[in-house]
Amino acid sequence: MKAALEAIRAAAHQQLTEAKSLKELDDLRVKFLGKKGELTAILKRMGGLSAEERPVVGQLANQIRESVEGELTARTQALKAALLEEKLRAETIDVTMPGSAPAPGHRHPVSLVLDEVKEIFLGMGFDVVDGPEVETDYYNFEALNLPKDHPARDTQDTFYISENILLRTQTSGMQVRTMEQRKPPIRIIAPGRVYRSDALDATHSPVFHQIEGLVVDKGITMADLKGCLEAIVKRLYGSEAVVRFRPHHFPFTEPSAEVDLQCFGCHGQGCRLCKGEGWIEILGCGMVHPKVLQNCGIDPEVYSGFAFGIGLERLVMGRYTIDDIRLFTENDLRFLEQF
Ligand code: 2U9
Repeated sequence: MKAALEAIRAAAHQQLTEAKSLKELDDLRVKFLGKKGELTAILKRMGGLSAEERPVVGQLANQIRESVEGELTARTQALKAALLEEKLRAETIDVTMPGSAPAPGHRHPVSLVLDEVKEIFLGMGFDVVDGPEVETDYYNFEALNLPKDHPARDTQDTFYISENILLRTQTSGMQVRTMEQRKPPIRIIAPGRVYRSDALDATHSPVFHQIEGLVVDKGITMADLKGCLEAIVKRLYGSEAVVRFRPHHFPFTEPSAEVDLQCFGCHGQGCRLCKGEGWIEILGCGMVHPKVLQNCGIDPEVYSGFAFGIGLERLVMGRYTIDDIRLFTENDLRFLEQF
């Protein structure tokens, strides 16, 4: 029996040493120490031993149980440590490796120029106001001296949502709201996206941006309009820029004018850039119509003002010599990455 016990010790030692997983170790624990295990089987047979042999064999059996248990614990700990080590090694992050840098985007040229224009106006004491692109007929047309049957409405092909709700064709609603809410002096610009039911081609888009402006105070004259707009044009196009004011008509301003920039390609001689004209139209403007002031709760006997509108895409196209307005909305990276 002693020999059988020693054989168990040897076998257990051998197999525990060779075990490669926690599962194998657990199987060995059951095999050697479990209720139906080899050691238990031998202890069950101790009843057949003599009174002298029994304590000796019992002691040996206990020693072997302790020894196998000890080895099991040691092997389990060693294997767990090895497994942890392996896991840590597999998950190691080399913080000195170069990262995969996210490709930075580019600012849209329309945003770049708009920010520049805003900065110029802010520096001249203007506030920037923003408002809804879905507008009421009143704020887009009626308040601006364009009643329902006015022929000038035809020139701004409008996307109607319902009879009185539309996509704004100009940002003027914001000037109207500002006059309703604030007392003069008022100096604001209202930049934003506008919509017109135009066919898309190289120079027309059904969606584009305007920068409209409004100044209202006591004693504002056409001279203020000219001085202010000339200063702005020089800031935008350089101090050498030459402008002319050409009479025009808008329902919301009286008198009205369009401002042309002398073509920088030919200095007014006429070339391909200005289509032989020598001048390039850059904005519209005028003295706010007394009826419009009145509609907005401002007494035209006390106050006067001027307003202007700039087509932003056209300004950007001039700045970067872009010849097709469709490039702004096509999202072609080869175009956008140049800015
Ligand atoms: C109020 C009173 C007057 C805004 C104005 C223009 C002239 C103008 C065009 C420029 C190019 C539109 O984008 S475009 O096609 N705009 O010529 N806009 S005066 O006048 C206003 C606005 C609001 C209360």
